[in-house]
Amino acid sequence: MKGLITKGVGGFYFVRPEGAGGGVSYSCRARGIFKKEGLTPTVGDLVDFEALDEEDGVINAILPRRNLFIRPPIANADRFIVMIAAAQPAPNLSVVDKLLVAAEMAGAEAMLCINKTELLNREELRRVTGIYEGLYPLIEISCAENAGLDRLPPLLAGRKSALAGPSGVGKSTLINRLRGGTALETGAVSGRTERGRHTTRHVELFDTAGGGMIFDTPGFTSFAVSGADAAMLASFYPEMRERLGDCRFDDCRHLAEPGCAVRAALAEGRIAASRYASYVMQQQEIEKSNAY
Ligand SMILES: Nc1nc2c(ncn2[C@@H]2O[C@H](COP(=O)(O)OP(=O)(O)OP(=O)(O)O)[C@@H](O)[C@H]2O)c(=O)[nH]1
Ligand SMILES: [Mg+2]
Ligand SMILES: [Zn+2]
Repeated sequence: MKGLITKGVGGFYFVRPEGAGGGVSYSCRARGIFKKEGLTPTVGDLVDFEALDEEDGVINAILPRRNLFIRPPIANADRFIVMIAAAQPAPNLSVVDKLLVAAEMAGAEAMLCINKTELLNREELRRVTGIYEGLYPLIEISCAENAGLDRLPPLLAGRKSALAGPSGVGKSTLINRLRGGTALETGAVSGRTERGRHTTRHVELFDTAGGGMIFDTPGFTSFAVSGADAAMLASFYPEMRERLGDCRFDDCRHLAEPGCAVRAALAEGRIAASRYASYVMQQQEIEKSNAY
């Protein structure tokens, strides 16, 4: 039978048979051969499996993937929604930019969603949204005030979307709203550190009320994009990508080379300083990981 992995915990995978309703799933183990081949079944995978009884089964094969994200671990996301909060916790732009790069690398459609907008005034909000305007679609919402949520269902319909971002920004809260009920645990942001509490521990794929499916993922504070190539990195930043032909040197890394069109645009304020800082940080991370 064909099925979809909607959750994985401790070596067991919940597989929903193709065409079955949300309530039906088999708890499956992966065949031993997967480990040998370095394959890990991942939430979002379409698999070939066989039922052993009413509840249990075995995964025989993973069908070809459209894409695979390592962090958060998800497969076959058509759309990748990077979620941040206007405040509590304050946006961590380097994490946002890494998630956007991961989406670009995977060929998923990237977009941004800013929650808790009721906590800032227009002008404060603009300081964040202005950076991404023209680069990625961006929606502003407030789950607390039920504002902007109606913009999501049409974006989600008919496909699989991932919600990723730091702990405490409201990913699970939003999914509860979209599912038209509450089932997912959400956790208050710590008052002292303004950090989330890592309430969600596992990736899970849910149906939404308007059709379409959405991945809830655990939040994190930092990570490195794996598999990125230093020479390719600029092509995953849209505002750099469009200027690549204009640098003096074909192999320009846009760091200290003369005649660099990217740094010229930065100096003119046409590339945001925070975006360029994220790029430089990622270059350094890639270099460090290559040194081992
Ligand atoms: N002020 C405000 N608080 C919100 C809003 N949306 C969610 N919250 C609160 O933010 C806290 C964190 O929400 P969660 O949904 O658990 O956050 P998460 O992103 O799933 O966090 P992890 O599972 O830890 O990654 C909860 O106390 C929510 O009630 C909002 O629009 N405004
Ligand atoms: Mg959560
Ligand atoms: Zn350059």
